[in-house]
Amino acid sequence: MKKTLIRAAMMAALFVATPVLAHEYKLGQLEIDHPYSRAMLPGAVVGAGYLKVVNHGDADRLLRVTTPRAQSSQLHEMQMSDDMMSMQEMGDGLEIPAHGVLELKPGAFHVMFMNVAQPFKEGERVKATLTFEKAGSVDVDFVVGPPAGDQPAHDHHGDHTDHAQ
Ligand SMILES: [Cu+2]
Repeated sequence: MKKTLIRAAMMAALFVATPVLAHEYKLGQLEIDHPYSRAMLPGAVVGAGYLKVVNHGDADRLLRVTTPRAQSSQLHEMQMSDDMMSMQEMGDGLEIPAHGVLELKPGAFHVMFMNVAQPFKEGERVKATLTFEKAGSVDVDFVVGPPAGDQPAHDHHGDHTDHAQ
């Protein structure tokens, strides 16, 4: 299983036009892996952020993620019910279990950057600060990848009425 994942990651790295190396940060017992975002469409004012926190110590909480690029930001959980996607704000932050992992990723927990004046562009780095309940704060860069629309996972939303003529 692990081997397959590594191989898939290597393949992905080979075929992405502008490969972005994974980057990580350390804060006490916490390890923050590869904060990244997606390019926003021109005129868009909301961006998303993803990252992984590996906890080598006692339980902690991710309380907030702030950036000068956004007027405000929230921690969200994406949920699917009856084919409807909804997002819920996690006002108390996100728990990082002792010796566990918290993952923010598309379709699940994520950071929502609100009222972004300058849309994130592919290839740039967005400076942000993560604040944890116990470990304190750390500055990180969110690496901006291609827009979310490039993901094949979104293709099933298209319908086929065009072919019905
Ligand atoms: Cu959201």
